[in-house]
Amino acid sequence: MPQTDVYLGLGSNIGDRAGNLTAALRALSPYMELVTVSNVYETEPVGFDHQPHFLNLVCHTVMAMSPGELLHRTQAIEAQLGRRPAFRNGPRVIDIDILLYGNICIHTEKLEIPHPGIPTRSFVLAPLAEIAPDFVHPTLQKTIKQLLRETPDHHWVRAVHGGDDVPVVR
Ligand code: PH2
Ligand code: MG
Ligand code: MG
Repeated sequence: MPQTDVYLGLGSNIGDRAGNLTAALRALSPYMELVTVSNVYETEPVGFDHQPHFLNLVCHTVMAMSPGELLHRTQAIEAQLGRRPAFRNGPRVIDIDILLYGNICIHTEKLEIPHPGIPTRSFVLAPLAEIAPDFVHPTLQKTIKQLLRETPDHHWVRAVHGGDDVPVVR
């Protein structure tokens, strides 16, 4: 089974946000090799203002799962960690998004890869540019650091360094 480089975006803004990110990384780890985890970023909510700030991170993983299997797994872990169905862009205990799956492009009702939000979300681009600045976006044909420079999204994001708000799984 071929191994593929996959980038996942994680976010949480309900409950123990850092604990939720850590629990998600631990739950994912049996299914993939965690290569690099970005810093944690505290980020301004995008799409719906009146909710708590998010903690976001991005991780680089290598896995043998297909995109469909991965989606199934991430959704199962979201449910296991207590995520309940809610409205679009609303608060959530944990969100695990497939950002990039090698250079694959998928466009179905269930799954869009690369994640369509990448170029317009600083909360994704900042941590992604930290760990994969030179990765070339498969359809936009621009590097992640270039997409970060050019993004029209100016919601604030700030890297969280140290403190007990930061996941321990690295
Ligand atoms: N996720 C959303 C909508 N808005 N805003 C921030 N800052 N971080 C997120 O992870 C996020 C969001 C939908 O998944
Ligand atoms: Mg999301
Ligand atoms: Mg999601």
